Amino acid sequence: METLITKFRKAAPKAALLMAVAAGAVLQGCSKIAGGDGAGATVTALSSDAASAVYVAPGKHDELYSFLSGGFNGQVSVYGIPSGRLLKIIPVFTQHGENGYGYSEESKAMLNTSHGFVPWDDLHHPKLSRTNGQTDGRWLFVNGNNTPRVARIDLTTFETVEIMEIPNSAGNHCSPYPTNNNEYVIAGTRFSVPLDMKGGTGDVALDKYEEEFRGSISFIKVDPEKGDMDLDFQILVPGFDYDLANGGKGPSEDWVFFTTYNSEKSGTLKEVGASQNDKDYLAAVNWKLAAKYAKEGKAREMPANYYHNKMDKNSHIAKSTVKKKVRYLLPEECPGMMYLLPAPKSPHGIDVDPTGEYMVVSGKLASAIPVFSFSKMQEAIKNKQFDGEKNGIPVLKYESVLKAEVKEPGLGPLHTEFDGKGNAYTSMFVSSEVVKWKLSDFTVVDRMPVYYSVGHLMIPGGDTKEPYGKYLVAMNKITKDRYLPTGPELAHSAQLIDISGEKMKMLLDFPTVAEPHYAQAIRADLVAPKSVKFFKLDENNHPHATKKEADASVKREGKNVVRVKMTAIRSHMTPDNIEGVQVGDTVYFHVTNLEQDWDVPHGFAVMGANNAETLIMPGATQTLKWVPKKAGVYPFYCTDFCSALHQEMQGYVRVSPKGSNVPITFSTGKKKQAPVASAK
Ligand code: K7E
Ligand code: CUA
Repeated sequence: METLITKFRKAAPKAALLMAVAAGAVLQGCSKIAGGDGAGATVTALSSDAASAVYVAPGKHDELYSFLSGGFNGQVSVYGIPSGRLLKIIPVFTQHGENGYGYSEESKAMLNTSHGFVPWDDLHHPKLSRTNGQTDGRWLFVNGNNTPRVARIDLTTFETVEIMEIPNSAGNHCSPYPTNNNEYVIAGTRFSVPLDMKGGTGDVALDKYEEEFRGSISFIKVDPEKGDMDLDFQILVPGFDYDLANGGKGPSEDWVFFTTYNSEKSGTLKEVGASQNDKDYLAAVNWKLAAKYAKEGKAREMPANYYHNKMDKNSHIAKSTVKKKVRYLLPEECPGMMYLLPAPKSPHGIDVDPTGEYMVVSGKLASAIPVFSFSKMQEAIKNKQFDGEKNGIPVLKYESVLKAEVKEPGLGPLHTEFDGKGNAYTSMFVSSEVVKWKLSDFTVVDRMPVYYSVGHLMIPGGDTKEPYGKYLVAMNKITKDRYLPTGPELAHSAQLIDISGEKMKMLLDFPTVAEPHYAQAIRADLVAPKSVKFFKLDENNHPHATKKEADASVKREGKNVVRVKMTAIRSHMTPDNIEGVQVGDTVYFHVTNLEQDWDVPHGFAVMGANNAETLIMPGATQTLKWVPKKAGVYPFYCTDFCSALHQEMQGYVRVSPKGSNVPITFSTGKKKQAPVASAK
């Protein structure tokens, strides 16, 4: 098959190619505004029926929660659909000054890795937990690309509660994919690397790529009740690049599928080196069989070194555990576990339709979209319709597994979602459009221009057995002229499209927080009723919690540590006058929020702290660490406007020179308490 890139190659030298692709993306979008077939969409967006379709009246709630990845921002942002209103930012792999995540003593350990404290990552794929192949609104799993990690967000609190580092991985991109009952969350590496055998990536010459570099697919077990993750085993796979994955459903629910590129195993100049073969592969892995092999003793063990960080529910303290081993399977030793399906070169997205029969592979450089058939794949395996093998993994014949090709869909297909009504929607990066096609006869039935260069699409439940086929969100890479200019960098852009009818209708543009790659959405009534309003004070088992004002204290421990156990309630902190701290002391402010009411956090900040504030939820305790460097009087205050007397919610710490004889005292109100004897 002649692919897009070979067409371009014939016409243009390589340098010109990239420019042509980039310019084409923008020009295409613009020409449509100027009067191409997209003009109608622009008008629709301004029309009153589009406005009323997204209008959520003041005080009313949205129909759906959507969770957009923050890309290189390392967080997840929560938007209401259809309004496009931003509801929350959930920090995952980043420090977040707004609430002290990653700064407070309690949360810092969430960002521990085998490389030390890593307060940033590149987050691409949010995936909701599932029950019987349907999103259940319990947890959201997300990947960290750069320092390979998988995180879990609890949707009762909208907080990151667990982060698992992935060994033998680099560029954890085809990740995380929950199976239909969260038996496993599956994560594949994008970059192949030398194995982590010695507890640190091996020191291997780069020209040894072919022999020494391998990929890995990790199988993380999920506790069905608590959601806790545990890396059960890995499959070590050939040294390709693994791009995206998706799980089967229905007849294919035991399987997970991965797109691969660089089957050439090129270690350099991949834009050329990884584009030599006309076909790369779709890797099909039977995860149930893999789990069985692992259980029945086929797994070997190798040394590893990776962190598992968990937030305790009652103390709100994160703890890190270092894991030193990982089990692994080799496909060549596990017959029936893995097959390779040839796919047009360098494919990106792989998406499985709601019936579980079709695997749609979006080859960004291909001129058609191949649709593979799961039942044909089963037949081909049975009849051994192989085209040789690669690293001991049977390669199936292309024709034996291909159902159809969607012809002339557009340029640069990336990702596909489904509406549950027999239609598929594929994003076209280069021609900047969403293309709707029918699963019955694989013909294109509608096109909608999007602005510009669309990446993922998201239909609520569009990757599950039963999509909620009313809306589609297109997440675009380039914004250009869509919003008021804000200097060289513009907000990324999402667009909401009505897909309830035959023709797509553009409803809304909304800016996003950093770069959304993928997103998930779920009906609000599956999440909202379970939302926690406050934490119960009597369940708070933080070792430095202060449950009533009378228990507030300031104590010196040893030479240089001062522990302040403080309470906060509208509208004062106890104590609010502290003396006896010395320059160079390490002061821990353990602040307990005594409120037992919804939406009354108190914030705590002290002048000069090399830190963020900490924002304490009702019933919880959070700790701000502070090392004063100069003698003086330092105000502290509540940062969150919590009552009419919020501005009065403040206090002072006196810091004396090192070695001074000012005793530790603390008070609230007039009466000065007697000095407290130093604890040891
Ligand atoms: Cu942006 Cu899913 Cu990382 Cu495609 S990926 S766009
Ligand atoms: Cu507490 Cu403002």
